[in-house]
Amino acid sequence: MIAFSLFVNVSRLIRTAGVSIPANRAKAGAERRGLWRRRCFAAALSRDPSRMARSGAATSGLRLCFVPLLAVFLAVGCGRAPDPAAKAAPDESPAIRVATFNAYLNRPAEGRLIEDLSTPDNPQARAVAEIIQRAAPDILLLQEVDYDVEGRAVALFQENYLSVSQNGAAPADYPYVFLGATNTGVHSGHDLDRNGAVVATPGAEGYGGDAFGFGAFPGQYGMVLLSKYPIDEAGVRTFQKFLWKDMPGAMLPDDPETPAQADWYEPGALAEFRLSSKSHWDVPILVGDARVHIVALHPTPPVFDGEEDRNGRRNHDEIRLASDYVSGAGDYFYDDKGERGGIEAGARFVVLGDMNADPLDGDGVPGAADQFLSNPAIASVAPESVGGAAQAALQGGANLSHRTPAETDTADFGDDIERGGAGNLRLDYVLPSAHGFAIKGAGVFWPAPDEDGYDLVGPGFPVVSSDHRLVWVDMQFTD
Ligand SMILES: [Ca+2]
Ligand SMILES: [Ca+2]
Ligand SMILES: [Ca+2]
Ligand SMILES: [Ca+2]
Repeated sequence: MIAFSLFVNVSRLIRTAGVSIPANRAKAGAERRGLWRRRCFAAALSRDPSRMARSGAATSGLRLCFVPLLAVFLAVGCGRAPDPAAKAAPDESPAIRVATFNAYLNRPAEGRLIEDLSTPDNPQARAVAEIIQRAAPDILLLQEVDYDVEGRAVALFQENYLSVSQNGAAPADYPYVFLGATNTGVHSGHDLDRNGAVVATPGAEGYGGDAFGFGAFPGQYGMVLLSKYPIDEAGVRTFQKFLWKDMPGAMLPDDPETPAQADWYEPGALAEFRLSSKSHWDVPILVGDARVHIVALHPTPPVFDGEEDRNGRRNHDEIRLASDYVSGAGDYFYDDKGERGGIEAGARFVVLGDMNADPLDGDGVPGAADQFLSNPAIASVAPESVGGAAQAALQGGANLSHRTPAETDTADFGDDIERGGAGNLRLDYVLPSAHGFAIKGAGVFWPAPDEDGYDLVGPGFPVVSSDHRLVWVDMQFTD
């Protein structure tokens, strides 16, 4: 059944890309996919047994097929995790699958994640790893992975989980890793949540609210980028320390009790207030002769605040920083090395992350997500799943009044409105540059209850793998 859901995803994607496919043709395609699978399987065996062994029958099907739309159908119809790298014929440009996944590998205390990952037996980490193995991205941003300076947690996750076949899925090998410091749990020295106390002891009540980004200890909820392709380390830029006050027209929060404007944070705190709640990264990756800039971020949730909406406003401006950066809007950027300027002109990029912003639902500042979605520098892609739509209908509650199509949801939150449940939201995005890529496929890893892999996501609670879903986009390089 997963093959069918991928088929639906891609057919919708193609419609949104402006190419119409008659419904009856799409249906016929679905009915014939079994036949196609057999044909592709035979072709794979006869043409390229090594690739067949590596990635499954899906990988070679496209070599037979020169009509692009047919090629897409074959790719999704011939197996669970089509390998986009195999889609390109020898004289074609390379193709990559890029994914983002808030993997929920955060723990309540420092060192706990390393403990959990020290054996191959943690059920949640195994489920997370199986999702990654099934989706098989080439480049993957993980969020909510507790950061440690030596990268032990990430190394253990690779060694004990990703490198080990989970339930028969092929191991996932990422030789290139970018790991950077995060603002979460880093003490600010200021009473940022204005509860009357500056809490400086990690783990203590109120510590997270006074940190530069919410976290019970330094590094909680970190990010890591995994890649099958080399990283241009010298070209990496980070914006962990960019100050909110240095963004022109910043949406700084206001204390509604005072006549002065934008004065929620006292001047001493604002002078040191970092905009990024984790960090903003620009990590160039080398795919053959081409460079792809991965722009990674994980804006703060727009909740856990008051009338001043300090977190909603920060979320909006964290998104704005990345959106301005990739589109060359403004010249206010400076990175942690003190170098100024936005992304290099004409660069091919993919913005990745849990943006904590649904296009139409949830508690974000209206238009926050739209900064990306209506940015002409960014391609229009709306990955879908069958499971997202199924769970919204099954779970009801807040989902019943949502306006964003449920098949594009990527997070499964509480749905009880009376208990403050926001319902399921579209928060996680893979956003390729409008130039430099042809979009070949996309999806959200969210199997429906009757689909293979459903046990990896479950009905919402208890959380099996994560409260977010992996989102992927296949893109082929163009000039
Ligand atoms: Ca405080
Ligand atoms: Ca005020
Ligand atoms: Ca839910
Ligand atoms: Ca929704």
